[in-house]
Amino acid sequence: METTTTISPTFDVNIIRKSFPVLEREVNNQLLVYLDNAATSQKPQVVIDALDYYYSNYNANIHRGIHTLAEEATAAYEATRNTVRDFINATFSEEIIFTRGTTEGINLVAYTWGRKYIHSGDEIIISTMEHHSNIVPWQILCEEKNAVLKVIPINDDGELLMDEYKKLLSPKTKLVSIVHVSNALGTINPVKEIIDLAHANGAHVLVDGAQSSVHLDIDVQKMDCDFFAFSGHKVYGPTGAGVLYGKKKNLEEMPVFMGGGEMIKEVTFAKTTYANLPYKYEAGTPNIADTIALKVALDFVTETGKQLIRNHENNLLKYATEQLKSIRGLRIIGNAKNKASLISFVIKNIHPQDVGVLLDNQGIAVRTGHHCTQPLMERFQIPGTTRASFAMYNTKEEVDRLISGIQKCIKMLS
Ligand code: 7TS
Repeated sequence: METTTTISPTFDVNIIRKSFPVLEREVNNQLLVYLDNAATSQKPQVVIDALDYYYSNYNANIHRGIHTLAEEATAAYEATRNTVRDFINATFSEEIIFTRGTTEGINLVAYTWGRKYIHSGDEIIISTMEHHSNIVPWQILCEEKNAVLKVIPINDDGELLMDEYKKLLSPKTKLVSIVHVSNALGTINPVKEIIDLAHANGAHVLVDGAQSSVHLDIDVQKMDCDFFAFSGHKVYGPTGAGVLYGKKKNLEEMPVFMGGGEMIKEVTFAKTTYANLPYKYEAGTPNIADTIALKVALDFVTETGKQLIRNHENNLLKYATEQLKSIRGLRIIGNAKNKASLISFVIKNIHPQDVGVLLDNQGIAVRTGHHCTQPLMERFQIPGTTRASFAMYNTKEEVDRLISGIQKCIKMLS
């Protein structure tokens, strides 16, 4: 397949930007400044081309047809599985289950592993900074099983209180489900330490990698997590194509999730036997096109260089943090020592919603609100924040536009 992008051997943000067509867009008569990457990242031309190429050349249902198109589509779909395996350093391709995204991955574990292994009186530990998608599935499970949800508290900088976590662990703890990088604070949690402590206590661990998979090197073997969920659309891939990693042993022992075509070995009215991994968890026609394009997105990130991207994003984070701190009345929410490239902030006497609207008027896209972390907002006693989140294609000049945009908001609103 032809590709149209140039990938720089060293990091040149201007070359990178040329790969993302949407960045040429104007919003409200100004060049778009896209700083809502934690919600979803923009897509490089190669990803858009992969979708177009699939539908134009080899659209077919997979795993069933023996005709050429079906074989090509199946090969491309399975190639993504191998790329994901390498991207997160899983041991086996069968440990990679395709989902719609992080939310579906977490729910899959709650509805299968959770239903089998969580019993009355058992405890599940999460943290104060979880996204709703790593809270609600466990609440549903706890209600059904009469189990108990425990929450690790945080300090004012937005860091987990590890001593409190240690105190929460007990023989009753069956699962720890923890966010790797907070979408509202940017905090990078010490997942390895969390996992080792949980394992020493006999508990399983799920890591919510929705925000970490794009910024950090992911090595599920080193981490030793039992499950890791992420969304392709936050790693420059299409929406609706996500991943659940599970250790083979766990996935083999878990009951099935959805029933239907593809996930069976044999069906009779008396009894059905189920397919081997990973198909056991992939009922029905999957999201073929987007999953195929996810490989292109992950290759794009790997070829650009995760370390180079991270250096660039860290420079932006440092620069933006310094600039924002110099604005009077602005308070950054989330000052962890170990942070990924996103900044949440509040401005005295100004509602985040108003900041968002006024920035949009200037062509600057940020996220405002509770970021699906309402309990975290309650912890800080704020209704929400304004959040700027950076990707590989953002620039220092864009940070400057954000800063002057905020200054304009303050002038207009106070
Ligand atoms: N977990 C975290 C930490 C997230 O940031 C998100 C999405 C999810 C789970 C759910 O991912 P999904 O792809 O299944 O929806 N976070 C955001 C956000 O910060 N703004 O919009 C979506």
